[in-house]
Amino acid sequence: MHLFLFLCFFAAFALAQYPPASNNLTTIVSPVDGNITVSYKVPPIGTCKTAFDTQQQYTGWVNIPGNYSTNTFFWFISGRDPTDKLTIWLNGGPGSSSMLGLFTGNGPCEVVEAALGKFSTVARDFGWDRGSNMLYIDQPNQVGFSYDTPTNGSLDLLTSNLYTPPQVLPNSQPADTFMNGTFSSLNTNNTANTTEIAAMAIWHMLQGFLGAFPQYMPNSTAVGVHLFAESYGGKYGPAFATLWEKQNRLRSNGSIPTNTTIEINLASLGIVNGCVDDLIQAPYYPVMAVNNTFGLTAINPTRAKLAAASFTSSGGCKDLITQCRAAVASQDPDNDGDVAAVSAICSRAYSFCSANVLQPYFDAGRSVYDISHLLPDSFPPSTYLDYLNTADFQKAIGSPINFTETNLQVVDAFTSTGDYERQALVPDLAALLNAGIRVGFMYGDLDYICNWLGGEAISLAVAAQAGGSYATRFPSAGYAPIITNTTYIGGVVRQYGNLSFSRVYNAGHSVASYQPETAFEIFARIMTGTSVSTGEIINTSLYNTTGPLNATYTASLPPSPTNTCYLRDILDTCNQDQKNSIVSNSGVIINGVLYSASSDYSSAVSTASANANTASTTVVTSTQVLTGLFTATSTPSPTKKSGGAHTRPSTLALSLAVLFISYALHACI
Ligand SMILES: *[C@@H]1O[C@H](CO)[C@@H](O)[C@H](O)[C@H]1NC(C)=O
Ligand SMILES: *[C@@H]1O[C@H](CO)[C@@H](O)[C@H](O)[C@H]1NC(C)=O
Ligand SMILES: *[C@@H]1O[C@H](CO)[C@@H](O)[C@H](O)[C@H]1NC(C)=O
Ligand SMILES: *[C@@H]1O[C@H](CO)[C@@H](O)[C@H](O)[C@H]1NC(C)=O
Ligand SMILES: *[C@@H]1O[C@H](CO)[C@@H](O)[C@H](O)[C@H]1NC(C)=O
Ligand SMILES: *[C@@H]1O[C@H](CO)[C@@H](O)[C@H](O)[C@H]1NC(C)=O
Ligand SMILES: *[C@@H]1O[C@H](CO)[C@@H](O)[C@H](O)[C@H]1NC(C)=O
Ligand SMILES: *[C@@H]1O[C@H](CO)[C@@H](O)[C@H](O)[C@H]1NC(C)=O
Ligand SMILES: *[C@@H]1O[C@H](CO)[C@@H](O)[C@H](O)[C@H]1NC(C)=O
Ligand SMILES: *[C@@H]1O[C@H](CO)[C@@H](O)[C@H](O)[C@H]1NC(C)=O
Ligand SMILES: *[C@@H]1O[C@H](CO)[C@@H](O)[C@H](O)[C@H]1NC(C)=O
Ligand SMILES: CC(=O)N[C@H]1CO[C@H](CO)[C@@H](O)[C@@H]1O
Repeated sequence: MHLFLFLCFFAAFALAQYPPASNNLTTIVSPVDGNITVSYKVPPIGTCKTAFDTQQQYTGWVNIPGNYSTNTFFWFISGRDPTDKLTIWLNGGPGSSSMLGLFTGNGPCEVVEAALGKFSTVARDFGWDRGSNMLYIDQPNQVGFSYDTPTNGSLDLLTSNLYTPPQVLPNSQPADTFMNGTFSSLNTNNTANTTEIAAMAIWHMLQGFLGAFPQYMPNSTAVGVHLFAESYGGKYGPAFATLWEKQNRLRSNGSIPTNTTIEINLASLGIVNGCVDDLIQAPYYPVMAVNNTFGLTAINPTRAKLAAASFTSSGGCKDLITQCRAAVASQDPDNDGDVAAVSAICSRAYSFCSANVLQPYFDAGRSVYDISHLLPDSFPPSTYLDYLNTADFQKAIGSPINFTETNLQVVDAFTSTGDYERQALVPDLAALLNAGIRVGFMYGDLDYICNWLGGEAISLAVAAQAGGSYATRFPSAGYAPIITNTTYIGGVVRQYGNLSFSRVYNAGHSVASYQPETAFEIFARIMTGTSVSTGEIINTSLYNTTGPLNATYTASLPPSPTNTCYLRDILDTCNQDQKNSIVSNSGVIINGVLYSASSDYSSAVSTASANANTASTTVVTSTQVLTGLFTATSTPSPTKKSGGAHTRPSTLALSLAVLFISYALHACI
């Protein structure tokens, strides 16, 4: 019976290899800029199941002409309660799609297996739509569902390589590991190659989106736009926000017309496990590897000391970054990425720092996104990769292209300019703070790649750079508990004025995937300008947290989950035996997951749902209250630390592959 269904599934699959050509989008010319068009549709209810069916959704593309065509994908989902708040979410990479956050992190829904060969979505209890309208953007061009020119090609799942034009199945390769589809052009020239260029593209994109959907433009500073970004978003966030502020200034002094542009009024900037500046954060890689709060000595301490020395040694990481920034300042101050000598110096700094300071940790055989997870790490689950590549889903959102989580052309483009090391973004963050914008940092304490020790150092550097009362009152504000709910303390926070730094307990890189409730409350409190510790209304010019000056809480290392091997993410999620099994066709693949026998499938599904009911599941149950923010009136007893589990069989769809493919780049998603 199973086998029969299985064959039917594959027969249908072989016929329709490419997304539908006609996609029923409505196209309008932007009311503010006649050169921009917006093509969109309302996806059918359930495409991304929300807590309430009344929540408005739009999927679409903002199309901008230029040397190459830019079609930036967005997914808008309105809040559960009517609200003026608009939050933009960006995943990192560079080259990673924000569908990762939407479907496996803070988004309104997650993907589940519905039946053999069938996926569906369920609403997530602590999706950030609980507190805000949400706008997920795939950027820069060619990432995720964003594209330049739809181009047919083939994807080799054993290597993650894409080929255009489509290829015949290579000899001896199993048919289910090599499939045709439609992608972007894969031309590295047709995308941004620096954060600065990406920032301008997204400013234009938002002009298009907000022009087309003025009802979602918050129109008072008190409400405003909120930008939250993860990982490489530690660069995107500050740079994008700074550019938006600059465009506002140019509008008000008459340098750019006000009748053909829209002011983007940023109220808060949130950075989730962000890599902001290696000059400040890189020294914490060796520290995190051996002196973390989980008592884990991940690598030989002598090796860690050498890694630390390669940061400070003459001609080492620090010197190379400093040279890169001097070259940028004198020869490519706008970060156009077009001065070859500057790009060469910055690329060199990046590859040196990565190889000598970051990568010694690779010896540990542990995930860079969670020091407690042994490799291969398959958390969060990759199930969404299958769902997003079904013809029904493509039709539902109107996509002319297939989905890929990581775009390697963008990785190459950013690597070629050394974008990673180019900018000291702390001054930008300090300027945003001094302009009255809230800046909130949220770091899971199990992450290695943009770890909380480095994040804390960034927060202190921002306060020092901002000067005034920030320079003295932020560092002297003590760490207060983050009261997630009546029974759980989710971490600790230092907060003064509009600046906060939160350490989230027992969370890896994608904080919301691990600790959805705590991540949501921190997000909501940053966004609304309340106490991150309690959710209470505060006078930000007077308020500071009180408590110990150091976030010293220690815990034992959580056990590593066993991996799930996903066909669509072999490089990240499968061990060697599993890879061999796929190559030799000796296992069975069901709903994109490798099993040794088809009889393992139903038991795997029932185990997963049993776990989902006991662990920190994110799926809405009928008894949950689906709206509202929590405000603490007392502090739960610290012994009741219950919310730590993330025991679902697990997975990570992230761009670890990227780490090995491109000059051992330290990719952050
Ligand atoms: C692309 O999408 C089609 C459905 O329209 C699917 O059949 C095909 O397998 C997908 N290709 C890839 C490479 O994901
Ligand atoms: C477009 O809309 C028509 C009419 O509603 C429908 O029959 C068709 O299936 C749609 N096509 C796609 C690709 O969504
Ligand atoms: C469209 O772009 C062209 C060329 O860049 C420019 O001359 C023209 O003013 C633009 N039109 C509008 C309506 O912005
Ligand atoms: C992919 O397309 C190529 C070229 O059209 C074709 O030869 C090949 O059979 C297709 N592969 C699959 C799996 O359909
Ligand atoms: C990208 O641009 C460079 C410089 O203009 C050019 O040499 C190269 O051929 C272009 N690459 C592609 C794939 O078009
Ligand atoms: C601006 O805010 C006012 C008062 O909150 C509201 O009535 C109006 O609809 C808003 N306008 C837009 C364009 O959002
Ligand atoms: C914008 O304002 C300028 C100067 O006031 C005027 O010349 C132009 O026609 C206006 N454009 C639009 C689209 O209203
Ligand atoms: C770890 O801590 C020990 C003891 O304080 C110290 O000697 C060592 O240098 C630290 N290692 C790193 C890499 O920071
Ligand atoms: C980056 O892109 C610019 C065009 O925006 C191009 O001139 C430059 O050559 C690119 N840099 C590299 C290193 O490829
Ligand atoms: C404790 O915090 C202070 C001030 O924030 C900092 O200077 C010091 O290095 C921290 N100590 C440790 C052991 O982390
Ligand atoms: C409090 O939060 C934790 C962690 O999210 C969760 O496990 C627990 O069920 C919550 N308790 C209540 C009473 O909501
Ligand atoms: C450094 C600083 O300003 N600390 C203040 C924080 O807030 C408490 C009141 O909650 C004051 O007593 C501290 O002086």
